[in-house]
Amino acid sequence: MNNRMMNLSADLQGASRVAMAGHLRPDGDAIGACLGLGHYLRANMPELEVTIYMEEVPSQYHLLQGADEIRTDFSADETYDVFFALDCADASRLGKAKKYFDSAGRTVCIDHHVSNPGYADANEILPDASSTSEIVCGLLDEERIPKAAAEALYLGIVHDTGVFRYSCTAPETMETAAKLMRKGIDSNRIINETFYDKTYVQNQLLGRALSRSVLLLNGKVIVSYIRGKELTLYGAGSSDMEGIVETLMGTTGTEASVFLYETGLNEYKVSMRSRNIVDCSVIAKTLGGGGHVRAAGCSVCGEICDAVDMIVHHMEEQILDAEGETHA
Ligand SMILES: [Mn+2]
Repeated sequence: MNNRMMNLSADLQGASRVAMAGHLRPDGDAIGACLGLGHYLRANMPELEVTIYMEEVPSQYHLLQGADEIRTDFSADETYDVFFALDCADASRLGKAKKYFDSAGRTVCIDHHVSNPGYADANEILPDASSTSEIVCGLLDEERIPKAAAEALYLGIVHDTGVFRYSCTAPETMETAAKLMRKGIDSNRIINETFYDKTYVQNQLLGRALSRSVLLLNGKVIVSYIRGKELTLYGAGSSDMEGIVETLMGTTGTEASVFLYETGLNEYKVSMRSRNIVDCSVIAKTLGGGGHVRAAGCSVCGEICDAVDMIVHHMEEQILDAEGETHA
């Protein structure tokens, strides 16, 4: 895949206590990458003590073996020989697990976010990779990948590619998925139960977001939102809104979608997606967030209409620039 590939066994030389974490509000890729690497290390290096830290794992991912052993309590002051930061564009995205990163003897970062500066002692940052799970898989000895690791890594790839649909899906992604399928995993179940199945509450929120969505910029941008009081009404959390921004962009003729949900008084979490033109990561970065070219996010404060105005204005500039270039 690349010729400067990191050597995991060199990074783990002499280590006995290893920990790892994915980003805040973990998604399928963060969870899949951690569990995949965790199962691999436990199976092949039994002398290692491996701990995985993460914020609460959404229920759809509980079918993965070991999901119930992920530590969500960060109160103990442990120190580790090696700490892996997976799918985290910067160290602050580790959340409360950052203290274990800071105190570790050696740090390793494996990630595919274009904004990642390479903040660990050893870094494997491949912005063209579909997912961190795909990169992790490339670092492992294929013969020695246990089925539980294959399931986790496959799930991570499935989620970050929208089931092999987004433009980040490369031939290498499909080859990696094929290798993992040959480990005898139930790929259908992983796709259906963790990606497509929605709870009643999730479908209610999706329905609300779709019905109140508005088209802007002559239908090139679609925007919608969910209020904090609706989340309270349904007892819903951030993971219940996964997929809404992608579904919005499934609207014919759109170039980009914006979805906001209220996280506090006049505080919103923003997700953006684009098809071909808009660079979401640039917009997210100006607003203190980050992500990928086709998928990025940030948090904003103030009135929802001001936030939407500002983001859509950035998108309009990019779309006009691109149109200017094609007409020139
Ligand atoms: Mn990812």
